[in-house]
Amino acid sequence: MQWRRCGTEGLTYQWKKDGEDIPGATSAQLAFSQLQTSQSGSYQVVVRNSYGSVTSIAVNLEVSRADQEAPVITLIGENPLVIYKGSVFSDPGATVSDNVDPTRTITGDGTVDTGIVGAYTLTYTAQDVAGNPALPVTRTVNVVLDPAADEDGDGLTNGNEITGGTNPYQKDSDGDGVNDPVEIADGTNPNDASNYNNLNKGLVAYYPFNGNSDDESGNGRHAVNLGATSTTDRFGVINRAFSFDGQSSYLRVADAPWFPREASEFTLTTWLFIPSVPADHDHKFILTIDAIEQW
Ligand SMILES: [Ca+2]
Ligand SMILES: [Ca+2]
Ligand SMILES: [Ca+2]
Ligand SMILES: [Ca+2]
Repeated sequence: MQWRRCGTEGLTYQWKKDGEDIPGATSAQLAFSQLQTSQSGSYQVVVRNSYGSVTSIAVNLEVSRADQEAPVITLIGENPLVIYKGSVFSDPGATVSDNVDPTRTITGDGTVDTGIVGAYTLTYTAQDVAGNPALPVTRTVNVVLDPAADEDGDGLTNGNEITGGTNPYQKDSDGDGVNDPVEIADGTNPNDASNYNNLNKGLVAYYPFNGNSDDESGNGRHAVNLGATSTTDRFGVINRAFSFDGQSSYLRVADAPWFPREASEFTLTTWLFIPSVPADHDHKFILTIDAIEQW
């Protein structure tokens, strides 16, 4: 904009926008370098000399963007997205398409902690080159327990606990002193603290020899088989017992500070079949601790 003067020297100028002085705009010309939409408005200049002042007519300036269309964000993949606890999360991202700019891919803002079960939110934002913001889009990421994993280590998978109605975060859902898998095996109610098999209260380990030497008490104290062979039990069921050679074969549970030893009282029950009476020099015990305590 320019004031076309046709008078004498000694003039001063003050440009105004919407009636307000524009700081520093005090020359005969008002120049704009990079026009912004915020510079739209009504412009005037006040010209003064020693005799007085005159205000120009108002000139309206309207600055508009060539591109006024906002880009659009489209999520890639599912929303909500379900992933398992302990897995690695990779944001599937979103595409941004625009009437002017090329389509591009973006990732969301926010964090997903796959170590903690919960619902997480990712927010996707974008703008085009002209500065038009897209409507933000969010994705919910639900971190859930892996049905095949065993969160509480009681020997029941998370999937089985959820479908069976026991607590996947607690070995002993009802707190009656008998772990969930033992209650299920006993046929007692794992969600009723008044219902349990008293003999199994305080059970520290249970090896039913179901084709393996696993502890099925829910405590995860599995034994390592060192030379015993799986065999048929007293009911004729195959792979439901172990046969020991009486010399070197045994099952071993390493590092068992949980075992009630020395002054403690405990009960050890087992079914034994002894095919021949051991000679005096053969081992005649069922359980030993560090080969010192023997029963
Ligand atoms: Ca479990
Ligand atoms: Ca449980
Ligand atoms: Ca219980
Ligand atoms: Ca119970």
